[in-house]
Amino acid sequence: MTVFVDDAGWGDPVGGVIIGIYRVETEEYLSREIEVTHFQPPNFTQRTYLNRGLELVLEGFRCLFVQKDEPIHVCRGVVLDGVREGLTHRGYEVIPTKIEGRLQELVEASLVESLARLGLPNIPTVSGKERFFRQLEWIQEDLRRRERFAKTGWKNWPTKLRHWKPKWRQRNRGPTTPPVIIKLGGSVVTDKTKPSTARLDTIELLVKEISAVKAHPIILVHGGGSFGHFLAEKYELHQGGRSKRKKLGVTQTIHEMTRLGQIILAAFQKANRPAVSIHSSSIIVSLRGRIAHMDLEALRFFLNGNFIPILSGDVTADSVTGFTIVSGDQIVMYLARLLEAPLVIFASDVDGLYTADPKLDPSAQRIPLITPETMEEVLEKVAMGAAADAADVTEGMRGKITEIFKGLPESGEAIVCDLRQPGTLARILAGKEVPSTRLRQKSAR
Ligand code: IP8
Repeated sequence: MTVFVDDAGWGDPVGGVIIGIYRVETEEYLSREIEVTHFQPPNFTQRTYLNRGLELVLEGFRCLFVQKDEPIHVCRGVVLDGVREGLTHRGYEVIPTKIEGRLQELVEASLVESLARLGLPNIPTVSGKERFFRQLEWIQEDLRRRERFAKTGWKNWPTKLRHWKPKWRQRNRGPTTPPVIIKLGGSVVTDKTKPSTARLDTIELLVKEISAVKAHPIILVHGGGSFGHFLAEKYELHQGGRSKRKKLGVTQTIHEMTRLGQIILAAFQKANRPAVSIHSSSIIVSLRGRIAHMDLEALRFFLNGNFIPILSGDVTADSVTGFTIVSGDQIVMYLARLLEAPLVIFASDVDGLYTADPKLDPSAQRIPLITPETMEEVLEKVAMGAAADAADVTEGMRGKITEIFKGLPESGEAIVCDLRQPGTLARILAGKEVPSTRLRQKSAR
């Protein structure tokens, strides 16, 4: 029988190189990946991928029981130099070939799958310019965390590719003033005790306050409240799933979240302030519940055009679990990091974070400032102030604070406050003090 060996990914800036092995007569196929570390310093200049490729092919041959009398057609690519040489040396009949057709399709598909597992969705199966630049764009979205997935051993990585800017950034530079991001908590805009019940008066009041802001571009993100959380819990959407029941739960949740979004949008229309809804479920792909990709192109254009983009916590496609829930907090902080927002405001139904529930306990104290250094101390106080459900309360708070610190730019600030008090937003934007909890990466500025 005849065996073909091909590779994919050598020219792709992200991920390792896939090697596919295919037996023509039986259509058996398997693929292995030369890990990306072989294309990073110092390995890349030492060409460690040559040996690693041979190791993987020999292992693949054992799985497929490839015999020495089977001719092996190996692609001529440089990455397979070690494979051709090593197989010849071991007594296989190696025929250098240009691979086309079925194996090429299979190996490109394996590469696309492997990139999707890293969190890079919708990569074209045909290699070329579009695929190349989609990958660079993905790295640029979060260079700090994603560079480790890149072929940084390439000569032009440090000098050129690392600094590449996506076209939309050159074309559409973004507002000259960085945006302020406001999160409307679910318990402010909805009545959490009754399914799908919006607090219309509060929404109108908040929208009026926000619409009055002229000096800053604003992005609004709202929580799920009683429109999202009942359903997300009922169908356990955090965990993803495959059943039709769950999928219909996704449909229902997105429908309800869209309804809440429309109520908020209508309030902007009434306030005569241009705003647009951007559905998080249409622009985000997550990886085990964490945002892996967010398509911000439309958002940037609208923001530049002086619209207020409105997003929300939502169901998102998830490359591992099928779908999941991504909270509004995560979206807010992802945007804050990406757009280098100097200020993130969490509009809550209380004017900050407290050592106990201020609605139940009059001795509860507001925490004026939290930094990563003081976080544990604060959580201890909260645990002491909390009643029977201490673990839940502190863990909930820990989650929120950690999420904020993950995305907060070094010089940025997050404020938890009650924006329902008229003038509070204007005071914050004017740099004045308001009753609140402020979160900063460092206590001193
Ligand atoms: O209220 C959750 O967003 P959050 C959204 O910001 C859904 O946590 C659909 C439950």
